[in-house]
Amino acid sequence: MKNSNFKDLAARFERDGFAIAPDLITAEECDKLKIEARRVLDTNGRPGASVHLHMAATSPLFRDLAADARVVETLQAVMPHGVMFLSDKIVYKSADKKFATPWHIDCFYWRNTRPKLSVWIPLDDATAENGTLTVVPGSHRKDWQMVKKGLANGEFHDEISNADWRDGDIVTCAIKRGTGIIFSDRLVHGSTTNTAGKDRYAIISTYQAPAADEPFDLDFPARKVLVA
Ligand SMILES: O=C(O)CCC(=O)C(=O)O
Repeated sequence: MKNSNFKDLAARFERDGFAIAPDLITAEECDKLKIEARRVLDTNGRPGASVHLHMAATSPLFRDLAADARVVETLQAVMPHGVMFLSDKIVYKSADKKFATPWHIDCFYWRNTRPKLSVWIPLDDATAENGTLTVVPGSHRKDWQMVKKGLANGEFHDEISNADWRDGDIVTCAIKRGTGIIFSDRLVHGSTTNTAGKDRYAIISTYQAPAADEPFDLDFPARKVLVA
């Protein structure tokens, strides 16, 4: 990417809380990663699971992706204090895993730790019909509250209690496989229902500025400082 493109990406990230970085990895690499993701899910995943953590801790291919120069160079545009990889996860949707990921902000996954951002890379072309990422631009500037909400099946999930955005504020990110969406851990995001019944594998990798380990970090064995 050219210098001016990095500046533009940083400006969009600052303004919107996310930025799309086209063609981070190739279609061929997506094919290989998808086969590897399936292998890891089949070998190590909970039966029927659609989310699997710690890909980089078990798979050399995903470990290389987390530290890939194209990804890290792009991240440097928005991470002036260095780049540390923390963790990653595969989120998989298909004909029988249609679920829409509910609106949320990631910093509630890691309360009271330093700020983080994530890169969402679909390994299949991602569209509104197969469950692509949805975002609310600018929502990273607001103070959101999460509450536990009871579901019909007796389980609980976290929900944003002061949601005030409208349908027109939502951006549905239709992107080609291999393109990355870099987003703040304060950005409201979710994903659409997979009505197409087509595969939608995505890898989400999370990064933060390098610093001494916080207790939270210790749960992530593949964490690594990539740019000091
Ligand atoms: O890929 C998706 O459906 C979004 C997943 C997500 O936002 C998350 O797991 O935090």
